[in-house]
Amino acid sequence: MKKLFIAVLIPLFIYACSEDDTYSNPIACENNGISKGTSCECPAEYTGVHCEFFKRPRAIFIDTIAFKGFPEFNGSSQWDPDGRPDIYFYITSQSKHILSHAQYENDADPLQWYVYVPDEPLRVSSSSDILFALIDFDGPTDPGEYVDRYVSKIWDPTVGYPEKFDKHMDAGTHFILSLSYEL
Ligand SMILES: [Ca+2]
Repeated sequence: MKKLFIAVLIPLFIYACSEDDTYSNPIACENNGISKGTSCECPAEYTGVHCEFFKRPRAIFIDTIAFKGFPEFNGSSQWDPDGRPDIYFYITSQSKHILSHAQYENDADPLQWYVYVPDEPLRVSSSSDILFALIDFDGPTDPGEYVDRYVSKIWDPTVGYPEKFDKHMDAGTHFILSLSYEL
């Protein structure tokens, strides 16, 4: 996309120069950037010579978490002797716990949406890999088991600032995070 833009821009520029060398061409600005002669004044969300890139946010905040559709069985077995797993959502990044849900959903139903709203929005990095996981709680001294997991960076510089991070984990759990950004 950027290559195409440059390829189009250069012939225009050469043409303009050859037309009248006494004019200095104002720089072309994208995304509502304002041309200031040889540079662009970019809106807060954009950066680059032509305001052509989304600016990396200083932080991303997870405001809500919703999930549904985790695997009903642990391979060919039940998660627990009494049936369904007791599930909590878990987030970690760079060996740091972002969320280790103190509460868990007892005998969780894979057909139901579960929504969790943290007391404070969860601050996460825009540049590091993040592990999102569902864990079956098996008691306070037991590490529990991964029901499902997904590792990804949360920020995509080609997309910008979507309000939702809507993904499926490795074994199919659908999860949706509501996001906000600090620029
Ligand atoms: Ca359990």
